Amino acid sequence: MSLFKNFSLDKIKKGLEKTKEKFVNKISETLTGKAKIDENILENLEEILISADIGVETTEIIIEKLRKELKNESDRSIENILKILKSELTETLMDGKLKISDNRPYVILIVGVNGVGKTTSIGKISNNFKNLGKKVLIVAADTFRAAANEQLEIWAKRAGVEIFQGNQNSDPSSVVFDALNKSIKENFDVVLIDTAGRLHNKVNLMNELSKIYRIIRRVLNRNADDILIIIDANNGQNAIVQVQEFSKIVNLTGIIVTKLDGTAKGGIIFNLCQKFKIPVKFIGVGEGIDDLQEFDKIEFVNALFENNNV
Ligand SMILES: Nc1nc2c(ncn2[C@@H]2O[C@H](COP(=O)(O)OP(=O)(O)OP(=O)(O)O)[C@@H](O)[C@H]2O)c(=O)[nH]1
Ligand SMILES: [Mg+2]
Repeated sequence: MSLFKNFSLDKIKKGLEKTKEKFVNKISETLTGKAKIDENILENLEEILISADIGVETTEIIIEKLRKELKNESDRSIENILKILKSELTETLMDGKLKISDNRPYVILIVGVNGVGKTTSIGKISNNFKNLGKKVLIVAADTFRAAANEQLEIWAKRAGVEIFQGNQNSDPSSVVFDALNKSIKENFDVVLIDTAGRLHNKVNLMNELSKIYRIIRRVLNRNADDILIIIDANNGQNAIVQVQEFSKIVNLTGIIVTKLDGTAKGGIIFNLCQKFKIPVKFIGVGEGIDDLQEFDKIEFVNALFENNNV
């Protein structure tokens, strides 16, 4: 069940077209016309999965499981191998919804490297909450660039939600402190905190994030309810290092993978889930306000494999 009203399988399918081309269509080509599965075909599949950014380790796990399943199966037809492969791929994934009924205000901290889609995703999520009738506060904790504030302001207007801005160059954690106190006093349902893009190897910026994290704990007496890292699908295998490094500073509860519409590297989602066991909560499939979609692993794999029954 999706939490938000904008869920659209068509948007997801469209957003995944490039990944599908690179990955599922190639699998179909490999399997078409083959009567039975053999070791050669398994090797071809392995190559396709690796080149589709699923990662060497994750691919090996999937192929090994497939090999084992096929040993026990009397049905070694192509239809069956596709069925097993789909189910192995689905099992690799982890999905998860926001649980906004648990706490009030429900506080979501958004982190990630530069330009991955943090601000845009906040705009889209806040619009969804607004459509559910929630009272939403967006917090501009990116205090480095005036342009960052302006961009967030535009999104707040578009979504019709309130924005809290500190002074430019003020300490981001003090902005977060004031915003959280306001949200408690004024009974906001949801607080979304936008942070500046930071490279994971810049120590000062990572320390600053750590301070924001501690301030949230201090005000709420708990961690932020969701700490989501935004990953640009175009980054491919670099995404792994990003999740690794941010995990050292904050307790990530989920991943948002953006810009799937522009890349064939969507396979990275399988690798991320397999490696970190952190759920993907949303995927970005375009720049429009409704283009952030809740992630559902079954729908995702179905969308990838649609019309590919060989
Ligand atoms: N095609 C596409 N573009 C996206 C998606 N998500 C974000 N973008 C675009 O990516 C660009 C960067 O997005 P921002 O939201 O500004 O990224 P950010 O992480 O806040 O960037 P910094 O604050 O500079 O670190 C914008 O042009 C967005 O429109 C997506 O899912 N698909
Ligand atoms: Mg931003």
